[in-house]
Amino acid sequence: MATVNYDTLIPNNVNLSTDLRLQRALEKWHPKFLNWWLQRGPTDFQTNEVYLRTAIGVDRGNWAKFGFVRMPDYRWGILLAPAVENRKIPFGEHTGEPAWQEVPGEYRGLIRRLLVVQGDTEPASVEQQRFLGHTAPSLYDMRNLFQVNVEEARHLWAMVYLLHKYFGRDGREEAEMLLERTSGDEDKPRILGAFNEETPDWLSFFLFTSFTDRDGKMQLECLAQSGFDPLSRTCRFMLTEEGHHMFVGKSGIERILARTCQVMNDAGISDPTDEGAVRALDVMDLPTIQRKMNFHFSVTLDLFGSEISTNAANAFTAGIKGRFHEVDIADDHRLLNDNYPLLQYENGRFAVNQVPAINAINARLLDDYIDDCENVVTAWNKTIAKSNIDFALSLPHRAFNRQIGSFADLNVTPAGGVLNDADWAAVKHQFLPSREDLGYILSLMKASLSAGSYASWIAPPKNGVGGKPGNFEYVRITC
Ligand code: BYC
Ligand code: FE
Ligand code: FE
Repeated sequence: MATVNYDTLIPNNVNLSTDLRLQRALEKWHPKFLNWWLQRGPTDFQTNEVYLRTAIGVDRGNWAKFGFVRMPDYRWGILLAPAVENRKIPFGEHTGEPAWQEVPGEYRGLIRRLLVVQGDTEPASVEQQRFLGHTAPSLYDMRNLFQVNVEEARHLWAMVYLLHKYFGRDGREEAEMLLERTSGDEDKPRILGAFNEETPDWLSFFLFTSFTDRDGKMQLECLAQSGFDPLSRTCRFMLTEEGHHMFVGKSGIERILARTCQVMNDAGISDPTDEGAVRALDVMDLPTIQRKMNFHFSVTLDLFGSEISTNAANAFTAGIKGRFHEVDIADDHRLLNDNYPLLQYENGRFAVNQVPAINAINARLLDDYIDDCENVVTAWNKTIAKSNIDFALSLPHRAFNRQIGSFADLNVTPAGGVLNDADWAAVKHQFLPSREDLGYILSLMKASLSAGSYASWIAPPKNGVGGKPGNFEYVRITC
């Protein structure tokens, strides 16, 4: 059923009204969710009308409509991509068997754990971004921030639906806990590292949506392959929304770069490393952007878990979490005898070793992710090159600044040099943002809230959103 029922409290295309127990459980969770949104979602602006997109169907093409909505009135719904008839489990030891419509008993714990980890990241990101509305560089950007926020909250609904429907009382308890853990909280933090970091400024936001939402895409792509069909369908629809989040990040950085380069050219500054001269012009200098990028990229690499992982091997063998674009990979999808080339550090140097592919599922996804990120950085560098400024951004080495995985104990420079502790202490500030860098970025964060105006440090977008021009009043600030 492709149409979404909006007549009910919880819009859905899962025939919620025919499952009264589930409907009641979700309706009980609903006010707790709203309370969470109001307490820990965007600060203020909750009574302003925002030009938001809302999903109205799950078919490709016309799946969304745009219109003014107050955020607490947003229709958070439960939306599954259409079922694929006779879908088979595409990988693991059950390859070729019919996809499961119910949770197989032996994989209950495994699936629940994945749903909880996925579900935990969604509200975490909203919490991380909650103050940004106050420093929005334009109404266009403010609207994009709130769009990302309401959709991440919908992704929370997506996981809560699966927990409630398939995991009974355990699932309901987990759904409550998803509203209890809080990003950055000392006692009850969010589960994964990157989701406890702060997102205090818009450079952080655009890098987060470029890199960390892109991890979201990779993980959802793997879960979309799942033999547990409701999970697959849920994730397939979430991916439809995810594209916009990454667009916001990638285009946001592009606009920052364009503005910095334009201002440098206008002022006749040709040395991009002259941070003082560039900062005097109220734009973000390129080396600071590189250091911030080093941080966000490396913290996000940790989200892939250990390169060698029995958790990931078990999830693959069980048919629960596949590889990126699993169905397009030309192998037997079981990985019983296959090897995979893995970068390791041994005997004082990096070397690529063949390891059993089944153990290297996380490493492979990391490779796919890094390839995707390379394309993004290439696009950003085109913006710099167009301005004839002699500077190129680059992704740091995958072993740089890691807390998780086989490189966690090493001191590695962005170029891949391995240093002892003393040498590292002397140079590491060159690679990661300093307190001054962060202070400078924060000093630029002044709201620019009249329609069509943009903060000093960012260029206007090429196009508006939802068929409107860039100077449209995307958030009605006065009503
Ligand atoms: N921080 O075998 P290992 C998104 C734990 S983003 C803290 O190495 P595994 C979004 C791990 O939990 C996508 N702990 O790794 C983006 C395990 O603990 P237990 C989110 C970590 O399990 C922006 C232990 O270390 N979705 O959607 O293969 C905005 C050993 O684990 C970390 C998913 O991640 C860490 N960084 O892989 C909004 C998909 N890394 O179980 C949203 C679901 C590992 O021994 N999650 N650990 O207590 C998974 O597939 C896996 O849990 C992970 C970890 C890929 C995260
Ligand atoms: Fe999400
Ligand atoms: Fe996202």
